[in-house]
Amino acid sequence: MSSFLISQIKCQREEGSKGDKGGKEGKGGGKNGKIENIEQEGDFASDIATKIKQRSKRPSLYKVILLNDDYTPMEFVVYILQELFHKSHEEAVMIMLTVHNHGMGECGVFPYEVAEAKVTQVMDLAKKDQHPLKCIMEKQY
Ligand code: TYC
Repeated sequence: MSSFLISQIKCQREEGSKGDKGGKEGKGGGKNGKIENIEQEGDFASDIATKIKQRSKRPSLYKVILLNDDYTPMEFVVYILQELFHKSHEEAVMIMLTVHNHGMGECGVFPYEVAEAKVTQVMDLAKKDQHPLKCIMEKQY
């Protein structure tokens, strides 16, 4: 964790404890302050945990999916999978056949902007060669 984050949390903590010092001592009930210290350490740890959770949210991922149609040549789909999704020839044939037999198939999983760019690239290449191939993206849960 960055020292900036730690110092920010410390500042917030000090500010927060200014007003309720008496309250903490009263609540803990310990004469020597040990209980309060443990409680405060706990607060501090959970503050950090909360901040980390808030700041380290992973970006959502999106599946890029090819849809079947009756006209796009199989070889073209295999070519797309190799060129745009970096699949081996064997993998590309397997994915293409999955789409052909089941109506759809996954080409890869990417962050939003990358998935969006892949869909556009597939559709642009298909359009250029006048194939009706369709490609969509779907949020991965
Ligand atoms: N069904 C097509 C054919 O028989 C092949 C095909 C496979 C088309 C996958 C699209 O995404 C697709 N020529």
